[in-house]
Amino acid sequence: TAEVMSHVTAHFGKALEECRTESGLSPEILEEFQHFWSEDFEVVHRELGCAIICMSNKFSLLQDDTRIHHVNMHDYVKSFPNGEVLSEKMVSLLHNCETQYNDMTDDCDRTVKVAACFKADAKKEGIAPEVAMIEAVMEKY
Ligand code: BOM
Repeated sequence: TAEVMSHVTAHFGKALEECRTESGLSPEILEEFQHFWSEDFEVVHRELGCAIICMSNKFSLLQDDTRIHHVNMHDYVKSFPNGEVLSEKMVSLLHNCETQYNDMTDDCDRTVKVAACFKADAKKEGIAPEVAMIEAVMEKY
């Protein structure tokens, strides 16, 4: 659900600042991670892909090939309130998006494409959170 996704995003987003320097993601492109879900934010910058890889690695969510680690991603999402209602859906949406861009060899470019696909599909499925929902739970993490 969008409520659960707001918790996952609030927690995951805390890793952004640790990853800014190595990813080259400037605050002009993305000031706060929760804006990822804003209607006005376009998921297009290579630096965002690099940042998502760096952030995911902080929580061991990726395999060596930079594709999602299915078990760890399930466990991560399940660790949030009501997470078990979102974990399978989230892994299947991410995996489906990964398959669409499997031929891209640049990890950062591919990851930003996967992230854009995931944002679009999450909206279609009604599990994309509003930025205000994320801001409401930020203080918990
Ligand atoms: O193959 C690349 C896999 C990584 C893609 C992760 C996309 C995440 C998009 C950003 C939204 C984040 C919301 C919650 C955290 C999920 C890990």
